[in-house]
Amino acid sequence: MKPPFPAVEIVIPVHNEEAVLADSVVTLHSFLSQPGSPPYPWRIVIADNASTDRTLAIARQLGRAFPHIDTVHLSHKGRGRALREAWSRSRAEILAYMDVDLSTDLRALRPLIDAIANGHGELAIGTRLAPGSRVTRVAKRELISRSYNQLLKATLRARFSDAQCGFKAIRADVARDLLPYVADEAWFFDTELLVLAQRRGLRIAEIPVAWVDDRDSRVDIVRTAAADLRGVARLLRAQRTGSSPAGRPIPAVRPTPAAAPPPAAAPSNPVAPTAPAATTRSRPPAFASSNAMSARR
Ligand SMILES: Nc1nc2c(ncn2[C@@H]2O[C@H](COP(=O)(O)OP(=O)(O)O)[C@@H](O)[C@H]2O)c(=O)[nH]1
Ligand SMILES: [Mg+2]
Repeated sequence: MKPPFPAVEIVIPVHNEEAVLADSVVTLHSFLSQPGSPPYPWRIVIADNASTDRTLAIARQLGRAFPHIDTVHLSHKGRGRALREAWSRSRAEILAYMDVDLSTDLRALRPLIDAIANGHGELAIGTRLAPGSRVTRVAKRELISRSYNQLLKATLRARFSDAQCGFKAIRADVARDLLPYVADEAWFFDTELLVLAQRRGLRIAEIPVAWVDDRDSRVDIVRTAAADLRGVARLLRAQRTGSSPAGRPIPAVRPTPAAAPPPAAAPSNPVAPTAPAATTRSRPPAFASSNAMSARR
């Protein structure tokens, strides 16, 4: 039987990933099951769309084999679409996602979740572009990543360092507020979500990660870069007209309650979490404390 309502749901978006899906999900499952892993009830959700290989069948097999694993399936492609759907269905309090290739060292997961559970940010992102990050990737991808994030800073005044790292978490109530205003369904989804969060005065905690690039990629670099540029232009237009990126008026930011204590650093993490970018807070966490969550495991 599936356990009800986890505190943390980790979505793994997948498209044609039959080669690595089982190994990666079992690795993540073992990591979360071991003593000293994040002390929250958790669930893994494999979000497949439009795979034409055995990805969906493998995902369903994993779901039958492990009570903490579920599958979401959509017929249309798009990583943003998969995240939107999985997050919208979820009843967890914290929603996270990570790429199936496990490029990010899993030891950053605890600080990522803690940042939100301890009220240090409404969103938390893994970053490969901050002091303390350790990154192994080819020069071309490093250059594209740095240039793109510089562009976001110069044009949209982004204050976050890495829009595209496939390792993020968000408070579920905040996700419910923001998702209707995010238009993109593919790779620009992350950037749009972060820009919108920043415009709403929400805080984005940055967690430096150890990242080892996986050369097997679903990204068509030229096409994705062009879509990203169109996305940036769309957000700039929206800023000028004062509407949300998706063209709707943005509701006012809620008042700032008292600050919560900083998150405890996970001792086993090779890269310590940075102090998150201090902006304004929208509203208090939906849950009382991480202990309350751990008691439900
Ligand atoms: N659900 C879903 N996931 C996708 C889609 N496209 C890519 N992904 C997943 O997004 C994650 C990152 O993709 P990847 O190819 O590793 O990107 P890269 O690391 O930037 O080269 C992987 O888990 C992919 O399977 C899609 O259309 N739908
Ligand atoms: Mg990858």
